[in-house]
Amino acid sequence: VATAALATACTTGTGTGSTPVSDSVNGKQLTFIPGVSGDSFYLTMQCGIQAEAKKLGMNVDTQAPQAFDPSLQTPIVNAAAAKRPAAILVAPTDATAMLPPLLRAKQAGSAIGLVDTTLQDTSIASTAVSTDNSAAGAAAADALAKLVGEKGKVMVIAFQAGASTSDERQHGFEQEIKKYPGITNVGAQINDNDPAKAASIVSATLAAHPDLTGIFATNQFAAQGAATGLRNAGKVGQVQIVGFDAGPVQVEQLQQGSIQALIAQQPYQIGVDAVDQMAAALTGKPVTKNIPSGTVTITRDNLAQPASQQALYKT
Ligand code: T6T
Repeated sequence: VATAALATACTTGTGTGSTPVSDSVNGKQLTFIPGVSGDSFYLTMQCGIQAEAKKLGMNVDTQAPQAFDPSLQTPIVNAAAAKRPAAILVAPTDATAMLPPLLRAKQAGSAIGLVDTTLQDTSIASTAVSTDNSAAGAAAADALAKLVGEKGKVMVIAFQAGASTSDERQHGFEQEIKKYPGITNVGAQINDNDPAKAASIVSATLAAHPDLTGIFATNQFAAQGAATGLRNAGKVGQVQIVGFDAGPVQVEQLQQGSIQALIAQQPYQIGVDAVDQMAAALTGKPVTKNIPSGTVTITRDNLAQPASQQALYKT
């Protein structure tokens, strides 16, 4: 995926900002540090951030790690902090490991806003804007239960232990799936945000449980790899996949029938809301500490409907 090409195509966002244009943040610098580069979720969020910042006269630079990894994100936070931007919007790749560098960035004078993922201790942040990931995990469980006819064996592919979104989606799913007595959860495995690893996890799980009926893949790379694993085993369509995110690759997989449902987040609006909150924080206005956003469950049947079309990621 060509990051630059996707990143420059911010034309079709649907979010709405609420903060009026303000001279007081005019010219201030905002640095966006996503979890990883080249990811349609973060690229869509970047579009929302850029559009809203432009309205307010703020300048945005984006610095993304090459992999979803706190050891790669930490030097990026450090380098950003050294330039003392007015605000840093960051998706921490680990809820614990990213706290010290972000605390130092705050101490150096930048206001911190959390987008998507969060920290174990959010007191350093002005605001945290994200999907309600526990609720989204529960929605995934309900969608998968329906697809498998409320029976059989299911598994979870958690994309990264320690990343709040992965942990919360997994736990939300695990709690909700217990409500279906006909379903056995054979457990969660971690793919380290690597599609190839997700594919081999699926192959190994199918060898141990040839009667597997469903997979919850907690983000787009987990879902991508899960679909590959099923293809390798000749089980596409026999084992149902509920994936996360609604970028172009996921939509194609949904249309082809290798994934049966997508839990779409609202990355563009998360970006817009986060910029508004940081602008408020920088000008001493009231700030909302937590903004949870919802999801839309997209299937092939409802893909054409406006609610689904509206939810697709639009970089
Ligand atoms: O699912 C999103 C994001 O919410 C998560 O924290 C990391 O993975 C994605 O960016 C999708 O690849």
